[in-house]
Amino acid sequence: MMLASPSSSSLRRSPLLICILVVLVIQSYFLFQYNSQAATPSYYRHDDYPARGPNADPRAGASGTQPVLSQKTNIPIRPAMLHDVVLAIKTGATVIHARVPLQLLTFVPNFPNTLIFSDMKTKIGNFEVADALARVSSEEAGSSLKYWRSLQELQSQNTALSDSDGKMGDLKEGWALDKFKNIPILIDTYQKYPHASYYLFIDGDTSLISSNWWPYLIDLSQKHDPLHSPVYWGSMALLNNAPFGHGGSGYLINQAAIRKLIPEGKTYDESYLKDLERNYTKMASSSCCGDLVLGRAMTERAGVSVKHKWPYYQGETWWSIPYHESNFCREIGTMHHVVPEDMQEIWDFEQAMLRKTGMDKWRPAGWTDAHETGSLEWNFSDMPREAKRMNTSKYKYILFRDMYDWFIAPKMPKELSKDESGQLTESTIRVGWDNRSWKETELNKDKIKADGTEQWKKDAITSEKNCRIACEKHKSDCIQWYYRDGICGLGNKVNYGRRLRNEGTYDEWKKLGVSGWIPSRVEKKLAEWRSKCPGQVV
Ligand SMILES: *[C@@H]1O[C@H](CO)[C@@H](O)[C@H](O)[C@H]1NC(C)=O
Ligand SMILES: *[C@@H]1O[C@H](CO)[C@@H](O)[C@H](O)[C@H]1NC(C)=O
Ligand SMILES: *[C@@H]1O[C@H](CO)[C@@H](O)[C@H](O)[C@H]1NC(C)=O
Ligand SMILES: CC(=O)N[C@H]1CO[C@H](CO)[C@@H](O)[C@@H]1O
Repeated sequence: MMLASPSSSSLRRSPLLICILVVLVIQSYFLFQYNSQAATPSYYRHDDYPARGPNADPRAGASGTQPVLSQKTNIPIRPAMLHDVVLAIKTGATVIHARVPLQLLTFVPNFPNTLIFSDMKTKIGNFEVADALARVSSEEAGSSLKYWRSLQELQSQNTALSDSDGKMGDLKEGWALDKFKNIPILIDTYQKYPHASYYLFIDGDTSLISSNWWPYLIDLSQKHDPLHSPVYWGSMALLNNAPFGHGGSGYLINQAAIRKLIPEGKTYDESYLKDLERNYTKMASSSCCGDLVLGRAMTERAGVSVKHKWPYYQGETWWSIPYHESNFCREIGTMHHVVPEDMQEIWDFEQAMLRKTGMDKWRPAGWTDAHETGSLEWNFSDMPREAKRMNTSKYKYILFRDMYDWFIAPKMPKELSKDESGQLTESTIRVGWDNRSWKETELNKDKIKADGTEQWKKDAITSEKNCRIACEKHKSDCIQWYYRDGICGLGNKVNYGRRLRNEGTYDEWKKLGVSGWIPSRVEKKLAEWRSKCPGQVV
Protein backbone atom coordinates (compact mmCIF):
# COMPACT_ATOMS: atom_id res chain seq x y z
CA MET A 1 0.00 0.00 0.00
CA MET A 2 2.83 2.36 0.90
CA LEU A 3 4.23 1.95 -2.57
CA ALA A 4 1.00 1.87 -4.50
CA SER A 5 -0.55 5.11 -3.35
CA PRO A 6 2.07 7.64 -4.47
CA SER A 7 2.29 6.14 -7.94
CA SER A 8 -1.47 5.93 -8.41
CA SER A 9 -1.84 9.52 -7.30
CA SER A 10 0.87 10.58 -9.74
CA LEU A 11 -1.03 8.68 -12.43
CA ARG A 12 -4.14 10.64 -11.65
CA ARG A 13 -2.17 13.81 -11.94
CA SER A 14 -0.34 13.03 -15.16
CA PRO A 15 -2.29 12.39 -18.39
CA LEU A 16 1.05 12.07 -20.15
CA LEU A 17 1.94 9.02 -18.07
CA ILE A 18 -1.40 7.42 -18.91
CA CYS A 19 -0.75 8.06 -22.61
CA ILE A 20 2.63 6.37 -22.43
CA LEU A 21 1.08 3.45 -20.63
CA VAL A 22 -1.65 3.04 -23.24
CA VAL A 23 0.93 3.12 -26.04
CA LEU A 24 3.02 0.53 -24.25
CA VAL A 25 0.08 -1.80 -23.76
CA ILE A 26 -0.97 -1.52 -27.41
CA GLN A 27 2.57 -2.04 -28.56
CA SER A 28 3.09 -5.12 -26.48
CA TYR A 29 -0.20 -6.52 -27.76
CA PHE A 30 1.05 -6.20 -31.34
CA LEU A 31 4.40 -7.61 -30.40
CA PHE A 32 2.65 -10.59 -28.86
CA GLN A 33 0.53 -11.06 -31.99
CA TYR A 34 3.61 -10.87 -34.14
CA ASN A 35 5.47 -13.37 -32.03
CA SER A 36 2.71 -15.91 -31.92
CA GLN A 37 2.26 -15.64 -35.67
CA ALA A 38 5.93 -16.09 -36.20
CA ALA A 39 6.01 -19.05 -33.89
CA THR A 40 2.95 -20.88 -35.16
CA PRO A 41 4.05 -21.80 -38.68
CA SER A 42 7.42 -23.05 -37.50
CA TYR A 43 5.74 -25.15 -34.83
CA TYR A 44 3.46 -26.78 -37.36
CA ARG A 45 6.22 -27.14 -39.85
CA HIS A 46 8.18 -29.28 -37.42
CA ASP A 47 5.11 -31.06 -36.22
CA ASP A 48 4.31 -32.16 -39.75
CA TYR A 49 7.56 -34.03 -40.08
CA PRO A 50 7.00 -37.72 -40.55
CA ALA A 51 7.56 -39.85 -37.50
CA ARG A 52 11.25 -40.22 -36.84
CA GLY A 53 12.36 -43.35 -38.57
CA PRO A 54 15.25 -45.57 -37.57
CA ASN A 55 17.53 -43.52 -39.82
CA ALA A 56 16.83 -40.23 -38.10
CA ASP A 57 19.85 -38.71 -36.46
CA PRO A 58 19.54 -39.87 -32.86
CA ARG A 59 21.54 -36.89 -31.74
CA ALA A 60 18.82 -34.45 -32.78
CA GLY A 61 16.70 -33.20 -29.93
CA ALA A 62 17.06 -31.45 -26.67
CA SER A 63 20.83 -31.73 -26.59
CA GLY A 64 21.00 -28.61 -28.70
CA THR A 65 21.85 -29.65 -32.24
CA GLN A 66 18.39 -28.85 -33.64
CA PRO A 67 16.13 -25.82 -33.42
CA VAL A 68 13.61 -25.65 -30.63
CA LEU A 69 10.41 -27.63 -30.93
CA SER A 70 11.92 -30.04 -33.43
CA GLN A 71 10.45 -32.81 -31.37
CA LYS A 72 7.01 -33.20 -29.87
CA THR A 73 7.86 -32.36 -26.34
CA ASN A 74 4.91 -33.86 -24.56
CA ILE A 75 4.96 -37.44 -25.80
CA PRO A 76 7.94 -39.22 -24.31
CA ILE A 77 8.69 -42.72 -25.44
CA ARG A 78 8.01 -45.00 -22.58
CA PRO A 79 8.84 -48.62 -22.24
CA ALA A 80 6.25 -50.77 -20.46
CA MET A 81 5.39 -49.81 -16.89
CA LEU A 82 7.33 -51.56 -14.16
CA HIS A 83 4.54 -52.06 -11.65
CA ASP A 84 6.26 -54.83 -9.79
CA VAL A 85 9.33 -52.82 -8.80
CA VAL A 86 8.83 -50.43 -5.92
CA LEU A 87 11.15 -47.48 -6.37
CA ALA A 88 12.14 -45.79 -3.11
CA ILE A 89 13.92 -42.44 -3.44
CA LYS A 90 15.86 -41.10 -0.48
CA THR A 91 16.55 -37.39 -0.29
CA GLY A 92 16.69 -34.53 2.23
CA ALA A 93 14.65 -31.41 2.87
CA THR A 94 17.39 -29.02 1.78
CA VAL A 95 18.03 -30.65 -1.58
CA ILE A 96 14.72 -32.24 -2.52
CA HIS A 97 13.53 -29.35 -4.68
CA ALA A 98 16.75 -29.16 -6.60
CA ARG A 99 16.87 -32.87 -7.37
CA VAL A 100 13.67 -34.84 -7.23
CA PRO A 101 11.48 -32.85 -9.68
CA LEU A 102 13.68 -33.84 -12.62
CA GLN A 103 13.45 -37.49 -11.59
CA LEU A 104 9.67 -37.16 -11.50
CA LEU A 105 9.63 -35.59 -14.96
CA THR A 106 11.86 -38.20 -16.54
CA PHE A 107 12.18 -41.85 -15.47
CA VAL A 108 9.93 -42.06 -12.41
CA PRO A 109 6.67 -42.39 -14.41
CA ASN A 110 8.02 -45.73 -15.66
CA PHE A 111 7.85 -46.90 -12.05
CA PRO A 112 4.23 -46.36 -11.05
CA ASN A 113 4.92 -47.47 -7.49
CA THR A 114 7.40 -44.85 -6.36
CA LEU A 115 7.87 -43.59 -2.83
CA ILE A 116 9.82 -40.46 -1.91
CA PHE A 117 11.44 -40.10 1.47
CA SER A 118 12.90 -36.94 2.93
CA ASP A 119 13.48 -35.75 6.48
CA MET A 120 10.22 -33.89 6.51
CA LYS A 121 6.69 -34.65 5.41
CA THR A 122 5.88 -32.56 2.35
CA LYS A 123 4.69 -32.74 -1.25
CA ILE A 124 6.23 -32.28 -4.67
CA GLY A 125 3.46 -31.60 -7.15
CA ASN A 126 1.02 -34.38 -6.47
CA PHE A 127 3.59 -36.68 -4.94
CA GLU A 128 3.48 -37.08 -1.21
CA VAL A 129 6.86 -37.11 0.42
CA ALA A 130 7.22 -39.14 3.59
CA ASP A 131 9.40 -38.32 6.57
CA ALA A 132 11.93 -41.13 6.72
CA LEU A 133 12.87 -40.17 10.26
CA ALA A 134 9.38 -40.33 11.71
CA ARG A 135 10.00 -43.78 13.18
CA VAL A 136 13.55 -43.19 14.37
CA SER A 137 14.08 -43.63 18.13
CA SER A 138 15.46 -40.40 19.51
CA GLU A 139 17.04 -42.19 22.52
CA GLU A 140 19.23 -44.14 20.10
CA ALA A 141 19.89 -41.40 17.55
CA GLY A 142 21.01 -38.97 20.21
CA SER A 143 21.85 -35.38 19.49
CA SER A 144 21.95 -35.88 15.72
CA LEU A 145 18.21 -35.50 15.62
CA LYS A 146 18.52 -31.92 16.80
CA TYR A 147 18.74 -30.70 13.22
CA TRP A 148 15.70 -32.78 12.30
CA ARG A 149 13.70 -31.17 15.08
CA SER A 150 14.83 -27.74 13.95
CA LEU A 151 13.65 -28.62 10.43
CA GLN A 152 10.22 -29.47 11.78
CA GLU A 153 10.19 -26.20 13.64
CA LEU A 154 11.31 -24.19 10.63
CA GLN A 155 8.54 -25.76 8.62
CA SER A 156 5.91 -24.90 11.18
CA GLN A 157 7.21 -21.33 11.25
CA ASN A 158 6.99 -20.98 7.49
CA THR A 159 10.74 -20.52 7.03
CA ALA A 160 12.01 -21.36 3.57
CA LEU A 161 14.72 -24.01 3.51
CA SER A 162 16.02 -22.78 0.20
CA ASP A 163 16.07 -19.17 -0.95
CA SER A 164 14.30 -17.97 -4.08
CA ASP A 165 17.34 -18.90 -6.18
CA GLY A 166 16.98 -22.47 -4.97
CA LYS A 167 20.21 -22.30 -2.97
CA MET A 168 20.33 -25.06 -0.43
CA GLY A 169 20.45 -24.91 3.31
CA ASP A 170 23.09 -26.49 5.45
CA LEU A 171 24.22 -29.65 3.71
CA LYS A 172 26.51 -30.91 6.42
CA GLU A 173 23.78 -31.28 9.00
CA GLY A 174 21.42 -32.80 6.47
CA TRP A 175 24.07 -35.38 5.73
CA ALA A 176 24.34 -36.23 9.45
CA LEU A 177 20.66 -37.17 9.41
CA ASP A 178 20.90 -39.16 6.25
CA LYS A 179 22.44 -42.24 7.81
CA PHE A 180 19.35 -42.90 9.93
CA LYS A 181 17.05 -43.17 6.96
CA ASN A 182 17.84 -46.41 5.16
CA ILE A 183 16.33 -48.94 7.57
CA PRO A 184 13.14 -46.91 8.21
CA ILE A 185 12.77 -46.43 4.44
CA LEU A 186 13.06 -50.17 3.92
CA ILE A 187 10.45 -50.84 6.61
CA ASP A 188 8.01 -48.21 5.32
CA THR A 189 8.44 -49.29 1.71
CA TYR A 190 7.78 -52.90 2.57
CA GLN A 191 4.72 -52.06 4.65
CA LYS A 192 3.30 -50.01 1.80
CA TYR A 193 3.97 -52.67 -0.84
CA PRO A 194 4.35 -56.02 0.92
CA HIS A 195 3.68 -58.09 -2.22
CA ALA A 196 6.08 -56.63 -4.76
CA SER A 197 8.82 -58.76 -6.28
CA TYR A 198 11.49 -56.05 -6.21
CA TYR A 199 12.42 -53.00 -4.18
CA LEU A 200 14.89 -50.61 -5.75
CA PHE A 201 16.45 -48.02 -3.46
CA ILE A 202 18.10 -44.94 -4.93
CA ASP A 203 19.03 -41.37 -3.97
CA GLY A 204 17.69 -38.05 -5.22
CA ASP A 205 20.73 -37.62 -7.48
CA THR A 206 20.55 -41.08 -9.01
CA SER A 207 19.39 -41.56 -12.62
CA LEU A 208 18.07 -44.80 -14.02
CA ILE A 209 18.20 -46.09 -17.55
CA SER A 210 14.69 -47.32 -17.01
CA SER A 211 14.18 -49.39 -20.16
CA ASN A 212 17.17 -51.61 -19.37
CA TRP A 213 15.43 -52.78 -16.21
CA TRP A 214 12.86 -54.81 -18.12
CA PRO A 215 15.06 -57.44 -19.75
CA TYR A 216 17.35 -57.26 -16.72
CA LEU A 217 14.59 -58.23 -14.31
CA ILE A 218 13.16 -60.88 -16.60
CA ASP A 219 16.59 -62.52 -16.65
CA LEU A 220 17.07 -62.08 -12.94
CA SER A 221 13.65 -63.52 -12.13
CA GLN A 222 14.38 -66.58 -14.24
CA LYS A 223 17.56 -67.22 -12.27
CA HIS A 224 16.28 -66.19 -8.83
CA ASP A 225 12.63 -66.68 -8.04
CA PRO A 226 11.83 -63.35 -6.31
CA LEU A 227 9.80 -65.14 -3.63
CA HIS A 228 12.34 -67.80 -2.73
CA SER A 229 15.86 -66.90 -3.77
CA PRO A 230 17.14 -63.81 -1.91
CA VAL A 231 18.71 -61.03 -3.97
CA TYR A 232 20.48 -57.98 -2.57
CA TRP A 233 22.42 -56.58 -5.50
CA GLY A 234 24.29 -53.35 -6.00
CA SER A 235 27.68 -51.80 -6.25
CA MET A 236 29.53 -53.28 -3.32
CA ALA A 237 31.50 -51.02 -1.06
CA LEU A 238 33.56 -52.11 1.92
CA LEU A 239 34.14 -50.30 5.17
CA ASN A 240 36.05 -52.06 7.95
CA ASN A 241 35.44 -55.29 6.08
CA ALA A 242 31.67 -54.83 6.15
CA PRO A 243 30.22 -55.17 2.65
CA PHE A 244 27.24 -53.06 1.61
CA GLY A 245 25.48 -51.86 -1.51
CA HIS A 246 26.46 -48.24 -2.13
CA GLY A 247 23.30 -46.15 -1.75
CA GLY A 248 23.80 -43.57 -4.50
CA SER A 249 24.48 -46.34 -7.02
CA GLY A 250 21.19 -47.93 -6.02
CA TYR A 251 20.57 -51.37 -4.58
CA LEU A 252 17.95 -53.92 -5.46
CA ILE A 253 16.35 -56.18 -2.86
CA ASN A 254 13.82 -58.81 -3.78
CA GLN A 255 10.87 -60.10 -1.78
CA ALA A 256 12.73 -63.19 -0.57
CA ALA A 257 15.61 -61.10 0.82
CA ILE A 258 13.43 -58.51 2.50
CA ARG A 259 11.48 -61.30 4.19
CA LYS A 260 14.65 -62.54 5.79
CA LEU A 261 14.82 -59.21 7.58
CA ILE A 262 11.12 -58.79 8.17
CA PRO A 263 9.68 -62.33 8.37
CA GLU A 264 6.19 -63.18 7.29
CA GLY A 265 3.74 -62.15 9.98
CA LYS A 266 6.01 -59.33 11.18
CA THR A 267 5.24 -56.86 8.39
CA TYR A 268 2.97 -54.82 10.63
CA ASP A 269 4.28 -56.05 13.98
CA GLU A 270 5.29 -52.65 15.33
CA SER A 271 7.07 -53.98 18.39
CA TYR A 272 9.27 -56.23 16.24
CA LEU A 273 9.92 -53.38 13.82
CA LYS A 274 10.67 -50.98 16.66
CA ASP A 275 13.25 -53.42 17.95
CA LEU A 276 14.77 -53.72 14.48
CA GLU A 277 14.83 -49.97 13.92
CA ARG A 278 16.25 -49.29 17.38
CA ASN A 279 19.07 -51.79 16.93
CA TYR A 280 20.16 -50.22 13.65
CA THR A 281 19.55 -46.61 14.68
CA LYS A 282 21.98 -47.31 17.49
CA MET A 283 24.47 -48.68 14.98
CA ALA A 284 23.90 -45.69 12.68
CA SER A 285 24.62 -43.19 15.42
CA SER A 286 28.20 -44.44 15.59
CA SER A 287 28.54 -45.15 11.89
CA CYS A 288 29.17 -43.05 8.81
CA CYS A 289 26.40 -44.01 6.48
CA GLY A 290 22.97 -45.50 6.19
CA ASP A 291 23.73 -47.77 3.26
CA LEU A 292 26.46 -49.33 5.39
CA VAL A 293 24.02 -49.88 8.26
CA LEU A 294 21.55 -51.49 5.89
CA GLY A 295 24.32 -53.72 4.59
CA ARG A 296 25.09 -54.80 8.15
CA ALA A 297 21.43 -55.54 8.82
CA MET A 298 21.17 -57.59 5.64
CA THR A 299 24.38 -59.48 6.31
CA GLU A 300 24.04 -60.07 10.04
CA ARG A 301 20.33 -60.24 10.63
CA ALA A 302 18.96 -61.43 7.26
CA GLY A 303 21.98 -63.51 6.27
CA VAL A 304 21.99 -62.02 2.77
CA SER A 305 25.21 -60.28 1.74
CA VAL A 306 25.27 -57.80 -1.07
CA LYS A 307 26.41 -59.14 -4.44
CA HIS A 308 28.71 -56.84 -6.36
CA LYS A 309 26.98 -56.17 -9.67
CA TRP A 310 29.01 -53.24 -10.93
CA PRO A 311 28.85 -51.70 -13.49
CA TYR A 312 25.07 -52.15 -13.85
CA TYR A 313 24.87 -50.38 -10.51
CA GLN A 314 27.52 -47.68 -10.43
CA GLY A 315 28.28 -44.35 -8.84
CA GLU A 316 29.32 -42.08 -11.70
CA THR A 317 27.61 -39.94 -14.30
CA TRP A 318 28.30 -39.72 -18.06
CA TRP A 319 31.29 -37.40 -17.80
CA SER A 320 32.88 -38.96 -14.70
CA ILE A 321 32.68 -42.59 -15.83
CA PRO A 322 36.05 -44.07 -16.68
CA TYR A 323 35.31 -45.81 -19.99
CA HIS A 324 37.29 -48.98 -20.25
CA GLU A 325 37.19 -52.52 -21.52
CA SER A 326 35.61 -53.54 -18.21
CA ASN A 327 32.44 -51.53 -18.77
CA PHE A 328 32.34 -50.46 -22.41
CA CYS A 329 30.05 -53.23 -23.67
CA ARG A 330 28.08 -53.58 -20.46
CA GLU A 331 24.52 -52.50 -19.71
CA ILE A 332 23.93 -49.40 -17.58
CA GLY A 333 21.35 -49.56 -14.82
CA THR A 334 22.10 -46.55 -12.65
CA MET A 335 24.09 -43.33 -12.54
CA HIS A 336 24.95 -41.22 -9.55
CA HIS A 337 25.98 -37.64 -8.69
CA VAL A 338 23.71 -36.59 -11.49
CA VAL A 339 22.98 -32.87 -11.47
CA PRO A 340 19.52 -31.89 -12.75
CA GLU A 341 20.85 -30.73 -16.14
CA ASP A 342 22.53 -34.07 -16.64
CA MET A 343 19.41 -35.93 -15.57
CA GLN A 344 17.57 -34.25 -18.42
CA GLU A 345 20.34 -35.11 -20.88
CA ILE A 346 20.45 -38.71 -19.74
CA TRP A 347 16.71 -38.94 -20.31
CA ASP A 348 17.07 -37.41 -23.79
CA PHE A 349 19.78 -39.94 -24.46
CA GLU A 350 17.60 -42.86 -23.40
CA GLN A 351 14.73 -41.55 -25.51
CA ALA A 352 16.96 -41.25 -28.55
CA MET A 353 18.41 -44.71 -28.02
CA LEU A 354 14.94 -46.24 -27.75
CA ARG A 355 13.98 -44.56 -31.02
CA LYS A 356 17.10 -45.91 -32.60
CA THR A 357 16.85 -49.48 -31.35
CA GLY A 358 13.05 -49.73 -31.35
CA MET A 359 13.28 -51.33 -27.92
CA ASP A 360 10.50 -49.09 -26.58
CA LYS A 361 8.19 -51.53 -28.39
CA TRP A 362 9.78 -54.55 -26.74
CA ARG A 363 7.53 -56.49 -24.37
CA PRO A 364 8.21 -59.67 -22.44
CA ALA A 365 6.66 -62.88 -23.71
CA GLY A 366 3.21 -63.32 -22.20
CA TRP A 367 2.52 -59.59 -22.15
CA THR A 368 -1.15 -58.84 -22.90
CA ASP A 369 -3.34 -55.85 -23.73
CA ALA A 370 -4.46 -55.87 -20.11
CA HIS A 371 -0.84 -55.36 -19.06
CA GLU A 372 -0.49 -52.57 -21.60
CA THR A 373 -3.49 -50.66 -20.25
CA GLY A 374 -2.46 -51.34 -16.67
CA SER A 375 -5.65 -53.19 -15.76
CA LEU A 376 -3.41 -56.20 -15.12
CA GLU A 377 -0.06 -55.62 -13.46
CA TRP A 378 2.98 -57.62 -14.43
CA ASN A 379 4.18 -59.89 -11.65
CA PHE A 380 7.79 -61.08 -11.84
CA SER A 381 7.27 -63.73 -9.19
CA ASP A 382 4.30 -65.13 -11.05
CA MET A 383 5.26 -64.59 -14.68
CA PRO A 384 3.43 -66.23 -17.56
CA ARG A 385 5.06 -69.51 -18.56
CA GLU A 386 6.40 -68.00 -21.82
CA ALA A 387 8.22 -65.28 -19.88
CA LYS A 388 9.87 -67.83 -17.63
CA ARG A 389 11.44 -69.42 -20.70
CA MET A 390 12.10 -66.22 -22.55
CA ASN A 391 15.56 -65.66 -24.00
CA THR A 392 16.43 -61.96 -23.76
CA SER A 393 19.77 -62.24 -25.52
CA LYS A 394 18.39 -60.34 -28.54
CA TYR A 395 17.41 -57.35 -26.44
CA LYS A 396 19.38 -54.27 -27.42
CA TYR A 397 20.39 -52.94 -24.06
CA ILE A 398 21.68 -49.39 -23.71
CA LEU A 399 25.39 -49.80 -23.09
CA PHE A 400 28.20 -47.65 -21.75
CA ARG A 401 29.41 -47.59 -25.35
CA ASP A 402 26.22 -45.83 -26.40
CA MET A 403 26.72 -43.26 -23.70
CA TYR A 404 30.25 -42.67 -24.85
CA ASP A 405 29.14 -42.24 -28.45
CA TRP A 406 26.30 -39.94 -27.55
CA PHE A 407 27.86 -37.70 -24.94
CA ILE A 408 31.60 -37.85 -25.27
CA ALA A 409 32.71 -38.68 -28.81
CA PRO A 410 31.34 -35.37 -30.20
CA LYS A 411 32.86 -33.35 -27.36
CA MET A 412 36.39 -34.73 -27.23
CA PRO A 413 38.99 -32.10 -28.14
CA LYS A 414 40.31 -32.87 -31.62
CA GLU A 415 43.24 -30.55 -32.31
CA LEU A 416 46.67 -31.67 -31.24
CA SER A 417 48.48 -29.17 -29.07
CA LYS A 418 51.87 -27.68 -29.87
CA ASP A 419 54.88 -27.66 -27.58
CA GLU A 420 56.99 -24.55 -26.88
CA SER A 421 58.95 -24.97 -30.08
CA GLY A 422 55.76 -25.09 -32.15
CA GLN A 423 56.01 -28.83 -32.81
CA LEU A 424 52.76 -30.83 -32.76
CA THR A 425 52.53 -33.15 -29.78
CA GLU A 426 50.54 -36.38 -29.72
CA SER A 427 48.06 -34.94 -27.23
CA THR A 428 45.00 -32.75 -27.23
CA ILE A 429 44.63 -30.71 -24.07
CA ARG A 430 42.12 -28.84 -21.97
CA VAL A 431 43.23 -26.31 -19.41
CA GLY A 432 41.52 -25.96 -16.04
CA TRP A 433 40.09 -29.38 -16.64
CA ASP A 434 39.79 -32.43 -14.39
CA ASN A 435 40.27 -35.54 -16.47
CA ARG A 436 39.93 -37.75 -13.46
CA SER A 437 42.86 -39.84 -14.59
CA TRP A 438 42.80 -42.58 -12.06
CA LYS A 439 44.32 -42.19 -8.68
CA GLU A 440 46.14 -45.52 -8.83
CA THR A 441 48.29 -44.23 -11.62
CA GLU A 442 48.89 -40.84 -10.11
CA LEU A 443 52.50 -39.87 -9.66
CA ASN A 444 53.27 -37.49 -6.84
CA LYS A 445 56.05 -36.81 -4.34
CA ASP A 446 55.11 -39.71 -2.05
CA LYS A 447 54.83 -42.20 -4.89
CA ILE A 448 58.16 -41.09 -6.27
CA LYS A 449 59.74 -41.55 -2.87
CA ALA A 450 58.35 -45.07 -2.67
CA ASP A 451 58.98 -46.04 -6.29
CA GLY A 452 61.26 -43.43 -7.83
CA THR A 453 63.61 -45.75 -9.61
CA GLU A 454 62.92 -44.51 -13.10
CA GLN A 455 64.03 -41.04 -14.11
CA TRP A 456 60.96 -40.38 -16.29
CA LYS A 457 58.74 -40.82 -13.25
CA LYS A 458 60.77 -38.29 -11.29
CA ASP A 459 60.58 -35.89 -14.22
CA ALA A 460 56.87 -36.42 -14.83
CA ILE A 461 55.83 -34.53 -11.73
CA THR A 462 57.99 -31.52 -12.50
CA SER A 463 56.12 -30.02 -15.46
CA GLU A 464 53.14 -30.37 -17.72
CA LYS A 465 55.47 -31.11 -20.61
CA ASN A 466 57.21 -33.93 -18.77
CA CYS A 467 53.93 -35.39 -17.65
CA ARG A 468 52.71 -35.37 -21.24
CA ILE A 469 55.94 -37.00 -22.37
CA ALA A 470 55.63 -39.62 -19.65
CA CYS A 471 52.27 -40.59 -21.13
CA GLU A 472 53.29 -40.30 -24.78
CA LYS A 473 56.70 -41.96 -24.57
CA HIS A 474 57.07 -43.98 -21.40
CA LYS A 475 53.81 -45.77 -20.81
CA SER A 476 52.42 -47.52 -23.83
CA ASP A 477 49.02 -48.13 -22.24
CA CYS A 478 48.61 -44.48 -21.22
CA ILE A 479 45.80 -42.79 -23.12
CA GLN A 480 45.24 -39.70 -21.05
CA TRP A 481 47.11 -37.59 -18.54
CA TYR A 482 46.53 -34.85 -16.05
CA TYR A 483 49.06 -32.41 -14.68
CA ARG A 484 48.84 -30.11 -11.74
CA ASP A 485 51.71 -28.68 -9.72
CA GLY A 486 53.63 -31.76 -8.56
CA ILE A 487 51.02 -34.30 -9.68
CA CYS A 488 50.98 -36.28 -12.88
CA GLY A 489 48.09 -38.66 -13.45
CA LEU A 490 48.48 -41.27 -16.17
CA GLY A 491 45.27 -43.00 -17.18
CA ASN A 492 44.51 -46.07 -19.26
CA LYS A 493 40.76 -45.41 -19.23
CA VAL A 494 38.98 -42.72 -21.22
CA ASN A 495 37.52 -40.10 -18.99
CA TYR A 496 36.02 -36.88 -20.21
CA GLY A 497 35.83 -35.01 -16.92
CA ARG A 498 34.81 -31.43 -16.66
CA ARG A 499 35.92 -27.87 -16.39
CA LEU A 500 36.94 -27.16 -12.82
CA ARG A 501 35.84 -23.55 -12.74
CA ASN A 502 33.89 -21.38 -15.12
CA GLU A 503 35.61 -18.06 -14.69
CA GLY A 504 39.25 -17.15 -14.51
CA THR A 505 42.29 -16.27 -16.49
CA TYR A 506 44.32 -18.77 -18.46
CA ASP A 507 46.97 -18.83 -15.75
CA GLU A 508 44.42 -19.44 -13.02
CA TRP A 509 42.98 -22.31 -15.00
CA LYS A 510 46.40 -23.69 -15.63
CA LYS A 511 47.04 -23.85 -11.89
CA LEU A 512 43.93 -25.99 -11.47
CA GLY A 513 45.34 -28.48 -13.87
CA VAL A 514 45.69 -29.45 -17.50
CA SER A 515 44.16 -32.58 -18.97
CA GLY A 516 45.49 -34.29 -22.04
CA TRP A 517 44.31 -37.15 -24.23
CA ILE A 518 46.23 -38.96 -26.96
CA PRO A 519 43.59 -39.22 -29.69
CA SER A 520 45.37 -41.89 -31.72
CA ARG A 521 45.49 -44.17 -28.67
CA VAL A 522 41.96 -43.30 -27.60
CA GLU A 523 40.68 -44.29 -31.05
CA LYS A 524 42.67 -47.50 -31.05
CA LYS A 525 41.39 -48.52 -27.63
CA LEU A 526 37.79 -47.63 -28.46
CA ALA A 527 37.93 -49.74 -31.62
CA GLU A 528 39.33 -52.63 -29.62
CA TRP A 529 36.68 -52.39 -26.90
CA ARG A 530 33.90 -51.76 -29.40
CA SER A 531 34.71 -54.90 -31.36
CA LYS A 532 33.83 -56.95 -28.28
CA CYS A 533 30.31 -55.56 -27.87
CA PRO A 534 27.47 -57.93 -28.68
CA GLY A 535 24.92 -57.22 -31.42
CA GLN A 536 26.30 -53.99 -32.86
CA VAL A 537 23.39 -51.56 -32.95
CA VAL A 538 25.31 -48.86 -34.80
C1 LIG B 1 17.94 -56.29 18.50
O1 LIG B 1 19.08 -56.49 19.31
C2 LIG B 1 18.86 -57.37 20.40
C3 LIG B 1 20.09 -57.36 21.26
O2 LIG B 1 21.23 -57.65 20.49
C4 LIG B 1 18.50 -58.77 19.87
O3 LIG B 1 18.25 -59.64 20.93
C5 LIG B 1 17.26 -58.65 19.00
O4 LIG B 1 16.96 -59.90 18.42
C6 LIG B 1 17.46 -57.61 17.92
N1 LIG B 1 16.20 -57.47 17.21
C7 LIG B 1 16.09 -57.28 15.92
C8 LIG B 1 14.75 -57.24 15.33
O5 LIG B 1 17.06 -57.11 15.19
C1 LIG C 1 2.53 -61.88 -7.45
O1 LIG C 1 2.35 -63.26 -7.39
C2 LIG C 1 2.65 -63.86 -6.13
C3 LIG C 1 2.55 -65.36 -6.30
O2 LIG C 1 1.32 -65.73 -6.83
C4 LIG C 1 1.73 -63.32 -5.06
O3 LIG C 1 2.06 -63.86 -3.82
C5 LIG C 1 1.89 -61.81 -5.02
O4 LIG C 1 0.96 -61.27 -4.13
C6 LIG C 1 1.68 -61.20 -6.39
N1 LIG C 1 2.08 -59.81 -6.31
C7 LIG C 1 1.21 -58.82 -6.51
C8 LIG C 1 1.78 -57.44 -6.38
O5 LIG C 1 0.05 -59.00 -6.76
C1 LIG D 1 19.66 -67.51 -25.84
O1 LIG D 1 19.86 -67.46 -27.24
C2 LIG D 1 21.22 -67.31 -27.63
C3 LIG D 1 21.31 -67.21 -29.13
O2 LIG D 1 20.17 -66.73 -29.69
C4 LIG D 1 22.04 -68.49 -27.12
O3 LIG D 1 23.41 -68.31 -27.46
C5 LIG D 1 21.90 -68.58 -25.61
O4 LIG D 1 22.57 -69.73 -25.13
C6 LIG D 1 20.44 -68.64 -25.22
N1 LIG D 1 20.36 -68.59 -23.78
C7 LIG D 1 19.65 -69.45 -23.06
C8 LIG D 1 19.66 -69.26 -21.58
O5 LIG D 1 19.01 -70.34 -23.55
C1 LIG E 1 40.86 -31.93 -9.91
C2 LIG E 1 41.76 -33.06 -9.91
O1 LIG E 1 42.73 -32.97 -9.25
N1 LIG E 1 41.46 -34.11 -10.65
C3 LIG E 1 42.16 -35.35 -10.79
C4 LIG E 1 42.70 -35.53 -12.22
O2 LIG E 1 43.52 -36.66 -12.29
C5 LIG E 1 44.56 -36.70 -11.34
C6 LIG E 1 45.46 -37.86 -11.60
O3 LIG E 1 45.00 -39.04 -11.07
C7 LIG E 1 44.00 -36.73 -9.94
O4 LIG E 1 45.00 -36.77 -8.99
C8 LIG E 1 43.21 -35.50 -9.74
O5 LIG E 1 42.62 -35.54 -8.46
